[in-house]
Amino acid sequence: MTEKEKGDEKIVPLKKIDVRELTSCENTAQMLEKARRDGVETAFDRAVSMKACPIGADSACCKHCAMGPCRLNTKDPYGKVGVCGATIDTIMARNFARMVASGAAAHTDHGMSMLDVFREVVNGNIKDYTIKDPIKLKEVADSIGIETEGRETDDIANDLYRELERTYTQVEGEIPFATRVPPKTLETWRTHGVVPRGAMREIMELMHRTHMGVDQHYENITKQCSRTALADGWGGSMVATEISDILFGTPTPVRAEVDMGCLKEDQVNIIIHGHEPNLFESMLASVNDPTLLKAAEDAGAKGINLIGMCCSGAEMLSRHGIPHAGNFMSTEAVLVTGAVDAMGVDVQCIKQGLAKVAQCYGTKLFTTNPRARIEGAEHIEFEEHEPKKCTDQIVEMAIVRFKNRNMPVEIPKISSTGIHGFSHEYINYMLGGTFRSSYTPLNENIINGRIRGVAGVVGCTNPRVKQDWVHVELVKELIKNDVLVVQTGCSQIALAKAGFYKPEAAHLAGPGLSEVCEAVGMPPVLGVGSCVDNSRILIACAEMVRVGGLGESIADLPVAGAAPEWMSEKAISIGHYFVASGVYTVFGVTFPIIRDTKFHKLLFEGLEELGFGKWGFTEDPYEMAQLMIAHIDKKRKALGIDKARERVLFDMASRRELEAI
Ligand code: XCC
Repeated sequence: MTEKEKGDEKIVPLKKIDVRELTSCENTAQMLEKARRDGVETAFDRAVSMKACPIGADSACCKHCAMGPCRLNTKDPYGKVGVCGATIDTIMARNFARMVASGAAAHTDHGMSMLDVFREVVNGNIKDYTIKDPIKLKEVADSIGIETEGRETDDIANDLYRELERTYTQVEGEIPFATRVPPKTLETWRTHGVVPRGAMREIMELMHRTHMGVDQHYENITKQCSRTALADGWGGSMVATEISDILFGTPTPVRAEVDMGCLKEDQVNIIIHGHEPNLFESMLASVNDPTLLKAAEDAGAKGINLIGMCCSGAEMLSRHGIPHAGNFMSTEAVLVTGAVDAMGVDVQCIKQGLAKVAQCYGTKLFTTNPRARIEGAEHIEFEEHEPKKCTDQIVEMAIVRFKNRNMPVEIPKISSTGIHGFSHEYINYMLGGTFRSSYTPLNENIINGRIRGVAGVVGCTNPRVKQDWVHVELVKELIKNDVLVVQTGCSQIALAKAGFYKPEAAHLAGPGLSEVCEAVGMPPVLGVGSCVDNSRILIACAEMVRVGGLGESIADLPVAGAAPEWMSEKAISIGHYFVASGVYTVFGVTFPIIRDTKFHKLLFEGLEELGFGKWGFTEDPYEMAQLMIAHIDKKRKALGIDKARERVLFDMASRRELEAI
């Protein structure tokens, strides 16, 4: 590869880079090649030609006031301070905290939207949605102490709305879902003063404290950072998940197709990409509307093909088995097929570059949310009181585009069918059966060593690393070592494309895990939905503690988390709420602080000593797996169940010997 230096920046002739170095997704690679032939630029190209800013990457720059921006030396972090005297630890902690504040704001604002819809449904002001899962409504109400016995669904729903609103607006006290936190974990939070009051207050306070001249102790900033992140995980995100389940149904296993092969040349293809399920749910109703189906038929189409991408895609995949075309780094590539007649987007992870790619291929790109417009995209506002008005219009425009398709269409052939939709409730049922649904069998299998531990592998894809590759290699290593993997978001889609969501993938797991998978009939990798659904993993952790035998707090559990290809601030907020909840969490790609500083030491070691989890970092998937497995083994040892594992292996060996006789 030849590189031409221009000042600081390296300009790399893109066409020389093999697309297979950029992605391990075959379909995305095919589309990137087509984009090059067509002269269309994507984020992959821009990432190659735009080197990441090394000072920003290490968080050694402070632009919180106009005395700066101040740039510290990443090679000699304690060599100088900012104009105001801020040290490198203060600067890094403030930058990190603002990433958490932004990520937490995204999830909690999403949760608030869901709660708004819920209130309007309960008040009878929205007729297009109803309460689909009244059992879940009761369970959630019960879990936060609302009386449900003998009461009408609407009464419970009214109380639930009022209680959950406190997640956001409460100024003093503890957020409602604090009741779900294992007592010892909650005690740790109380000791350190990090139990969230209300998300709005925590985010506001974090923004205040990171203003110039306020909180200038990295330890104190980290405390508020934890409190804010917890307001996301056990607050806004959890509300988003629970309310979406109540309104649209709790996922149960469903067979679904993933990857660009789900596009259909002879149908009107509509993609919904973003995060809030209400837009997608309404689109589902629109594409089944007989009038619109007839219009599509009249335009010469064999039907309307509704497809998801990114997190709203992952949510609809889990809940309804709607096909999914790919994760974050495939959203431009999918437009290169020329087969997408309309893409409707709402909030989060929508690349601005989509507008240009859509324009090149004549795809209609629609923004729908008042909070998120894109220059060059048409805006059709989604109004939850009349949701179909927006989605019907998108379908109509997609039909027009289908009729006037004037470019060759190239749809990659590959797709993979797997099983998705493992909500916490279903895992409970699956393991224990109808009559004794519980996590007891999971805990037992961990104690007896068939399952070594549980890992959450989640998060984005990022053009700074080969798309999907780190996710897939990491998960392969984990399951081979008998670690059960639960997933959300774009990571789930990476593994689904690679075929890990088929029950037959059990043979890729180690002997203990594959035995459990075969007995239960589940894949070794369980997809639980979108990024806000990481809250399902928190609930699963709390349940594992409650059932017993694996310690008293989440920090005692043989579990670990990873976001190997992360890119968004939301990922940092998620990572930090897992850490604050007690989970060792390893990130890949890059970590936005300087090693061997006091703040680094606090995040990577100090928090664990205080009873929380801790952060980890490596770009290498195999090292990442080793770090996570070593942590799981450390926890097994502390629980005194490390011997049990050896015994199980011995037992299996002797059983095989017996079988051989
Ligand atoms: Fe976005 Fe949620 Fe990341 Fe994917 S995983 S790139 S945050 S869509 Ni959520």
